[in-house]
Amino acid sequence: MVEKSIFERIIDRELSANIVHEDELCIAFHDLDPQAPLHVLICPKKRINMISEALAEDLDVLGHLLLVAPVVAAAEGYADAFRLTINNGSGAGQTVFHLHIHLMAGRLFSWPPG
Ligand code: DGP
Repeated sequence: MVEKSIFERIIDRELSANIVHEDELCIAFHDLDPQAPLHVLICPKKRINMISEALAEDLDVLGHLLLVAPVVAAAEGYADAFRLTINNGSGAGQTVFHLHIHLMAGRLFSWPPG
């Protein structure tokens, strides 16, 4: 059996997290190591290791994550300006291999990103 990801353990309430949104397709919770005043991770409940492994059948869940992001940003008081980031692969900074969107807000973000 494949070992659960950290985020599956949060979904299953085996690990605690500050959850700000949950529905049938996804969960969103505060990042343990926030890089902005608001830093929430939005994860599909379905285990997709990384965005490059997503399948055509994941279209709805992927779209759902993007629609949830502004809802969470607004609920947390950051409707106007926020950044969404997906790290794909360790070379891009991915450390948890369960797809997640970083939702960050509350400070200035430079461009290009580091
Ligand atoms: P990434 O590097 O893109 O894979 O982002 C993984 C993020 O997950 C990183 O910002 C830290 C966060 N993280 C790792 N472990 C935990 C945990 O147990 N709880 C929470 N809330 N966040 C975690």
